[in-house]
Amino acid sequence: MKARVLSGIQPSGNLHIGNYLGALLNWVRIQSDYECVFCIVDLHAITVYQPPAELRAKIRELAALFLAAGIDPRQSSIVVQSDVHAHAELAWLLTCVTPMGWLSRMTQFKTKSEKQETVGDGLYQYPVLMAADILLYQAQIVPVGDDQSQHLELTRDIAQRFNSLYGDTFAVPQTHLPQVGARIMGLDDPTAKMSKSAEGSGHAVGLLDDPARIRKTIMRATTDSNPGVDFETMGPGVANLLTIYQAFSGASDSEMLAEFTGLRYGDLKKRVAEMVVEKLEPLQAEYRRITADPGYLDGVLREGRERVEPIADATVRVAKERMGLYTAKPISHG
Ligand code: ATP
Ligand code: LTN
Repeated sequence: MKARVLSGIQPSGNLHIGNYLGALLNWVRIQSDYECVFCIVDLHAITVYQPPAELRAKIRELAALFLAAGIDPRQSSIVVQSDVHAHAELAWLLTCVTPMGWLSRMTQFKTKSEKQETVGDGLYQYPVLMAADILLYQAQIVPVGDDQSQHLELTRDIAQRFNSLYGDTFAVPQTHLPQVGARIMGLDDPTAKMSKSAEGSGHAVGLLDDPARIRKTIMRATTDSNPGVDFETMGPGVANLLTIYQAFSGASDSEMLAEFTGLRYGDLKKRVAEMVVEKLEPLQAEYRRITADPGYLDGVLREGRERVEPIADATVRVAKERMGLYTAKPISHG
């Protein structure tokens, strides 16, 4: 039997090349080696207010982007988190075994809560819901970007705590980071992670940006005061551009050195921009094709749910049983 993989992306904001290189591309690469569940985590998105009509549209947009990026729905299940009720149910069970101190240490909570006027409890509970997403499917491998490593450690801690309190119930998952592109930085500020929720047109390249806009954003990217590429002394802006090129092209370190050493920044940016335009073009064409048939998308999401629901329900039943909660048909008393 193939090992199971689970990952998710929030249907909030516009997907950018950081999401693609950090997560989606890796999903596509590994999907034939594992049994994969890819989740549109709308319950996570509402941890900060989302206008309902926009959220509804973003969920469909994200599903279409998964497909356009190359997720094969015959092989992998694409599911909307709120459509599978067991996510929310398991999250509550796990909340009850998670010490508040663990959640207080989460850096994403600290950064995101600083930006809010009122901080909802959901933002605090966010990582427990994420643990539920993963543990629900007994996923062994979770392909994400580097910013999620801390949440994955917490997921392992929660799984182990549950297992030690109630008996072996959950698989303890491993984090799977891409070799190149695990942390793409903002093009306007290479000291901050490229993020969907950041403001400003120079920050990110969106997966659906047109070629003129992609070129403009990359040509304006922050670099440093060196005249050209020097791998020894380069600053974070130049390193980020090289990482973007390497992740899209698949070039080796030695190829990168040979191609880019000494190149002036204007030329470097042109090379990066052309590579990004070339790689996103087929994805965008596929996106347009998929969104032309809304019925197809509905079918993919329904099939995804139907495939995963029995797995999710079975896990919740076992967890409830282990905790001593009421289940109409007890499974075991081991
Ligand atoms: P937000 O900033 O609104 O939280 P986000 O851009 O971080 O959004 P998520 O939906 O939280 O996007 O993340 C989806 C996936 O993309 C995760 O696996 C995450 O690790 C990855 N990811 C997000 N940003 C980057 C980045 N800058 N570089 C590499 N991977 C990233
Ligand atoms: N928190 C993640 C999104 C996410 C996720 C998951 C990722 C929610 N549930 C389960 C991997 C596995 C983020 O990208 N911000």
